[in-house]
Amino acid sequence: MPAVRTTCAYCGVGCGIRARTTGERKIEITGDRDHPANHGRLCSKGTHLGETVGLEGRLLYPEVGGKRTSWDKAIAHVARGFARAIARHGPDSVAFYVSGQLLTEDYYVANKLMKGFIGSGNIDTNSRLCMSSAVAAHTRAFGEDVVPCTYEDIDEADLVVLVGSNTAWCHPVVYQRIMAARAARGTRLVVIDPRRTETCTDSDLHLALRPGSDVALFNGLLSHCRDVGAIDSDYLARSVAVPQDFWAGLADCSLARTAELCDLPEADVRSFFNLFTAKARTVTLFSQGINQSIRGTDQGNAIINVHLATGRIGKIGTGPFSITGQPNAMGGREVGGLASSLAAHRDFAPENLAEVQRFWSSPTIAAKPGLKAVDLFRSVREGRIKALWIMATNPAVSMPDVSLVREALAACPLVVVSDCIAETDTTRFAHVKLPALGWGEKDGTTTNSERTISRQRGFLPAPGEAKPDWWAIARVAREMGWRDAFNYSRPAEIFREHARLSAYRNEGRRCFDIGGLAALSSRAYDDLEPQRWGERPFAQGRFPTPDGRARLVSVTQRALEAPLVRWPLTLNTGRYRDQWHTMTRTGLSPRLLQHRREPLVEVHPEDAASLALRDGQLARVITPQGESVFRAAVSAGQRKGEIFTPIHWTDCQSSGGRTGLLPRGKVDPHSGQPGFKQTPVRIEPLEYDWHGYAVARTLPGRIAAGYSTRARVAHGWLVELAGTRDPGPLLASLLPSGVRIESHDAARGVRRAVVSQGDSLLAAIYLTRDGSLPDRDWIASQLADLQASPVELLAGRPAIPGDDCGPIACVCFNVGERTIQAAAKAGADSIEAIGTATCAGTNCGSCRPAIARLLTELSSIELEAAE
Ligand SMILES: Nc1nc2c(c(=O)[nH]1)N[C@H]1C(S)=C(S)[C@@H](COP(=O)(O)OP(=O)(O)OC[C@H]3O[C@@H](n4cnc5c(=O)[nH]c(N)nc54)[C@H](O)[C@@H]3O)O[C@H]1N2
Ligand SMILES: Nc1nc2c(c(=O)[nH]1)N[C@H]1C(S)=C(S)[C@@H](COP(=O)(O)OP(=O)(O)OC[C@H]3O[C@@H](n4cnc5c(=O)[nH]c(N)nc54)[C@H](O)[C@@H]3O)O[C@H]1N2
Ligand code: SF4
Ligand SMILES: [Mo]
Repeated sequence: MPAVRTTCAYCGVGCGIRARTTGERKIEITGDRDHPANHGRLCSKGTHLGETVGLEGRLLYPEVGGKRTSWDKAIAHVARGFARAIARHGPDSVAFYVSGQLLTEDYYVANKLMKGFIGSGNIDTNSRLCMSSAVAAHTRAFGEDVVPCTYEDIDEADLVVLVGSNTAWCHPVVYQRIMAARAARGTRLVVIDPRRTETCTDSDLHLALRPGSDVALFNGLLSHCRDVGAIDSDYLARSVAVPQDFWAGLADCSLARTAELCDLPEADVRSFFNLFTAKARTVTLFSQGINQSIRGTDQGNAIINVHLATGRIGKIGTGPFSITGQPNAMGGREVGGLASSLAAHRDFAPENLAEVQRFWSSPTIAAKPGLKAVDLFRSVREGRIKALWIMATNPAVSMPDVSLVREALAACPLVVVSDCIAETDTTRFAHVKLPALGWGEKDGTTTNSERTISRQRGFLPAPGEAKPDWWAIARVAREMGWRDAFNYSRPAEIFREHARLSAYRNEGRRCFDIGGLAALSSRAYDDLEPQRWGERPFAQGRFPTPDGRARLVSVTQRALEAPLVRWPLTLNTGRYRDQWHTMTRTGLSPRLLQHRREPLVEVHPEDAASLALRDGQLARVITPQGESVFRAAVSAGQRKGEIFTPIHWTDCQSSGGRTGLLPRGKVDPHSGQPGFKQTPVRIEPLEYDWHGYAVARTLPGRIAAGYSTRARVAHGWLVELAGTRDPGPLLASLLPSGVRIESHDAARGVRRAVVSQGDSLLAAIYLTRDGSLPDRDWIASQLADLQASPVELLAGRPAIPGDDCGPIACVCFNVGERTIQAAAKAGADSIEAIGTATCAGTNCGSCRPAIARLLTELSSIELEAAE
C-alpha cells in the first residue's frame, strides 16, 4: 500500500504525516518530509498514532436513550428536539458547543446552521478555553484576528521568547525548530513561565515570574526600549495609531518596579531587556500561560505592543506569535465558529449580517454574538438552553468548575453528543450519541498555527456506522427543512463554499481571503498541497483597520490577588508531554503512558515541608469549586506558593487526579476565556492504611479502593491503589478465577496475590502499609510474556535480578532514566553521545529536553561533589 499524506491528529503545529496501512487497522507512521510545518519531524504523540487507531472503545452506532438506533431515527429525534425548542422558546434556547478538533468543513456547516438558519449566535467552541484571548488581542491591535508569523520566522530569529508556553512538551516540533535555529545561528532563548519546565533546560534565561504579572514585565520592557532608544519611531509614525496617553501610562514601569511586581531578580530582568534590545530579529511565542488568564487579552496586547513599537512585525524573523493548541483551532476561527464572530473573519456589523445572509440565501441571521462557553453552560444550568449539541469536545472534564457543567448537562432536556468514543465523562449525559469518524477516517482540511491549510485524508474504512460530522449536521439541517442550503455530498463542496464566502465582497478589507481556492475541482481538493494564506501579512506596514494602522493598546498591570487564609496557594494547570487532553486517544497507548502513569500534584519543597507532605504521598487538593486526590511530587521547579496539576485524567481513568473539578469559572472580560492558570487552593496530605498496585488483563468497571488510577500497559492495565478499609473486596473484584497464590503478612501489613492460567499471568496485586513495592515495569512485562515462576511473581522480582532502568524517558526505545544516567557516568556527556550509547532521543526527539535535564542534574551533582 502506498503511504497516504495527511496531517497529525493532535496539536496546532500541524505536522504532515505519511501513513501506510500494513494490516487490519494497523498503520505505519512517518513524518512527511515535504510538509512545511515539520519537514519530516514528529514528536512522541504523532509517532505513536498507530497505537490509537484500533476499534477499542469506539462509538459505532447512533444511540437514543442509551439504545442503538438507525441514523434516520437519530437524525429525526435531534431535528425534532431542536425544532420544538426553537418553536416554543425561540432560537436562543438552543446551542452548539463545538471544537478545534473538528475539520474546517464540519465547522463551517455547524456555524452556517446555527447562525444563518436557526438564527442564533449560540455556537461556541472549546477554543474559547484555548485562544480566545489571543483572538481578542489580535483584533484590538490589528483590526482582524491575524497571526502575523510563520515557522520560518522561528528559523530566522536571533531571539525567541517563550511566554507561558511549555513548548518542549506541547509544541514539540516547534521546539525542535527552535533548537535547530540555536544550533545553526546561535538563536538566544528566553522562557517566561512561573514553573521551571523542560522547555527551560536549554534556554539562556528563565524568568520564573509571579503568575499573572506578564503585563508588568512587557510594559517594563516597552518602557526600557523607550529609554534606550529602541523604539522604531518611523514605523510608529507610518503604521501605528498611538492613543494619546499611551506613553504616560508607562510612567511607573521602571526596571526596579518591574522586578518587584514580577517578583524577579533585577539582574535577570535587566538581562532579558538587554537581550531584547540587542537582537532585532525577535519572535515572541505565547500560549496558555498568557491566554488562560482573567487578564489574558491585556497580556496578549502587552506583548503585541512591544513588537509594534519596535517595528518587529511583518519582517523576516520577527513577530508576536500566538501558537494554537488544537489541530484546527485556526480553521474554526476562519469559519467564524466562535460565538463572538459571524463568519469568515467578519463580526456582527450590520453590513456583514446583510452580506452573509445574502451569501447563504438564508431565512434569518444571528443579529448578535451568542453565549461564550462559560456563560453558555451557566445558561444551560439555569434552564434557558433546552437543547445542546456537543461535538468533538469533552466539557464534563475540560470546562472550569465541571461540577456546575455536569449539573447543567444533567438538567438539560436534550443533550446530543457527537464523538468517536462511546464512554466519556460527557457522553454519560447524552440523550443522543452520534458516532463520528476519527482521525485516519475523516477527510477534510485543517489550518495550523502559521495559517497553513493542510488536508487530513482518510485511509481507514469507516467503522460500524460512524459518519463525518459535517454529514450529521447537514442531515439534521435538511430534516429541519433547509434542504437546498445543506445539500452537500462531499467535503470539497463545503470547502469551496467556505473559500467563496471568505472572498465575497471582501475587496481587500479582510486579510482572510482564500478566494483563490474557491474554484478547486474535487480532484484538486483531494490533491491539495499545504497552502498558507496571507503569505506575510503586514509586510507593507498596512493593517485591516479603517485607517490602515495597527493600534497600541494601553494596558496596565491589574492588581494580583493576595493569598487568602483558607486558600493560601495558587493552582496552575496544564499538560503532560505524552498525553492529549482527556486521554480518549493517547490513553490507549501503553507506550505514551510510560512517561507519566499517574496525575501528580507538583509542590515546592518549602511548601511541602510546611505541610508535612512527603514526595510520593497522596494529597487532597481543594478549591472552593471541588476537590480531588493527587500523588504529590515535591519539585524545586515549582514556584513557592504555587502548585501544578495535569488536565488529562477523567472519571474513566481515575478516582482522583480530576483537575477539571478545581478551577473556577472566572473569565477575561474581553475574551470570556477562563483563568485556568490561577485558582486559590489548599492541599492536605492524606494517610491511607494501605497502598500499592495491581496489574491485570481486564478490569472491573468500579475499583473498590479509596484511590485508584488505571493506565494501559501492553496486554492489560496497571492500577495504582490506596485505601483505608479492608482490601478484601478489592482483591475479590480485581482477581479473576484461575490458579491463585497469595501471601498475607498481617503484622507488616503486606498482602500479595497472583492469578495465572496456563502460561499466562491474569492478575497480580501488591499492597503494603508502609513498605516498598516491587518494580512495576517488571511485573507488568509478565502480562505480555510470562517468564517468572509463581514464587518469583509473589516475591515481585526475578531470582536473578535484571537491571532496573528507572522511569522511562524515551518511549520510542524504552530507555529509562537510570540507563541514561549510567551512560552519562560512563562518559556520554551530550544528548548525541547518550543517543549513540543508548538510542534514547534518536527517533522522535521528544525526550531530548529530558536527557538534557538529566545531564545538567548530573553535572551539578558532580560539581557539588568536587567543591
Ligand atoms: N502533550 C500535549 N501537547 C499539547 C496538548 C496536550 O494536551 N498535550 N494540547 C494542545 C493544546 S489544545 C494547547 S492549548 C496547547 C497548550 O500549550 P501550552 O500553553 O504550552 O501548555 P500548558 O501546559 O497549558 O501551559 C503552558 C505554561 O503556562 C505557564 N503559566 C501559568 N501561569 C502563567 C503566567 O501567569 N505567566 C506565564 N508567563 N506563564 C504561565 C504554565 O506554568 C505552563 O508551563 O498544547 C497543545 N499541545
Ligand atoms: N484546568 C484546565 N482546563 C483546561 C485547560 C487547561 O489548561 N487547564 N485547557 C483547555 C484547552 S486549551 C482545551 S483545547 C480543552 C480541551 O478539552 P476537550 O476538547 O474537552 O478535550 P479532548 O479530550 O480533546 O476532547 C475531544 C473529544 O472529541 C472526540 N473526538 C476526536 N476527534 C473527533 C471528531 O473528529 N469528531 C467528533 N465528533 N469527536 C471527536 C474525542 O474522542 C474527545 O472525546 O481543555 C481546556 N481545559
Ligand atoms: S508536534 Fe507532535 S502532536 Fe503536534 S502536530 Fe507535530 S507530531 Fe503532532
Ligand atoms: Mo487548547
